[in-house]
Amino acid sequence: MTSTKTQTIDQQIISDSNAEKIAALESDYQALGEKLARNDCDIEQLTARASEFAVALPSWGLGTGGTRFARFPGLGEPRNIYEKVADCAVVQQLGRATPSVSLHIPWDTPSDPSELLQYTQALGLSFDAMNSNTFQDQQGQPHSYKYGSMAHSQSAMREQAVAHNIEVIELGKKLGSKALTVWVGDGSNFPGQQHFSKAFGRYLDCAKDIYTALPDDWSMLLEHKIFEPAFYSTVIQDWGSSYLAAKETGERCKCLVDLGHHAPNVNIEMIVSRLAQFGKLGGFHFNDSKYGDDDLDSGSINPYQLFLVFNELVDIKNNAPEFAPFYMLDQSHNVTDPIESLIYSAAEVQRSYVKALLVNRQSLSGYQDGNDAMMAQATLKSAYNLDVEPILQMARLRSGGGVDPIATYRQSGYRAACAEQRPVDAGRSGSGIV
Ligand SMILES: [Mn+2]
Repeated sequence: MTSTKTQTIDQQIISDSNAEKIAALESDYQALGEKLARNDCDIEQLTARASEFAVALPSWGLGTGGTRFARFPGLGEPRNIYEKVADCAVVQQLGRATPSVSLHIPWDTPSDPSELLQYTQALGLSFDAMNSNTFQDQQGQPHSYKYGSMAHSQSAMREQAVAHNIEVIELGKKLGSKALTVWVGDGSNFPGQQHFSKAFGRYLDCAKDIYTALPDDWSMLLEHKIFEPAFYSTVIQDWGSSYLAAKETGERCKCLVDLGHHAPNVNIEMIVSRLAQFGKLGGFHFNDSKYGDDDLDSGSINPYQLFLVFNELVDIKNNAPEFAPFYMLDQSHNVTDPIESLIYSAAEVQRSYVKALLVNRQSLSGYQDGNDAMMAQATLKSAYNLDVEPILQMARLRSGGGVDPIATYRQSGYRAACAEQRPVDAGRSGSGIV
């Protein structure tokens, strides 16, 4: 290990910061509890559910992202996977909703997987889904992905892409992961450039080859994306293509929904329902967008949409207790401290979940059956409009996190300490977001 071991935040700093806020929190919590009790809702049960909620952190989200125009790095950014995991531990220490890390290979390939696992577990974290990368060329790689990977017209590139995905599975087994997420940049920039069905067929063949290496207790998650880097067509363009591919590939192959990978105004919550109804909803990448695949912070633009997605997820789980999709934040932090964005975004996702738990489903079902559109939408809105902040704060307080985690993070001086311990490497470049 070449990194300077970064310490997490002194727990005493968190306790001192919380102490100033406990009286106000207890008062708010009691008032909310009384309000909820009038609707036969137990605040303690909601707080327990909030505490159990978890969303994985993307290893590449700890550094400043960037656009294709520029990247403006911040101070003390992590320089390797150990420092990324250390920052993840701080996000979890304060926010208490992010106990796992999702690795991107080869950006974060460890030289010694068992050492990385030990280090990560010592910080109280585990590894979530593994992400492969066949959308850019790596140093020393014999074949280029310029014209695609799993759907490439030439077999050498396809074989290389399959071999890489199998390597990622093998690494994930050593790290305790249980899923492989596959996103490819394959597609075309011009009409006529690519034969649609031949390309999709080649992708399916590769997906099946990868699936043969999937352990019995793993899931394979296919992520679709409407455009970029290919701008005319992408091979796994939409949820329909994703569903067909997952169905063809195998039972443990499922679809992953990235909230930014749809056409504007698409009804994502209905896609969620459709995929789940047929047993093919496997995971989520949370982010938000205004125009396209903006990778903005979760809940920052359209929190109602995020709530409506969770309204479906809660409904699905109520009817199928075994439903356990993989959740991950997938955002690009261009103008904020990534640690702050990840803490805040995880809380926004958690908030949507808690609000979705508040939906009176019996009433909603009655209004749906009776075609009472006004009261059906009002039932959703009454849950959405309730301020559940005291529940989130209490869940964090009870598990040792920060009542106001961003304020506590700023008081801790963690970023300034990182800036001293992590001098900027000359020539270090940014990593992208998928
Ligand atoms: Mn994604």
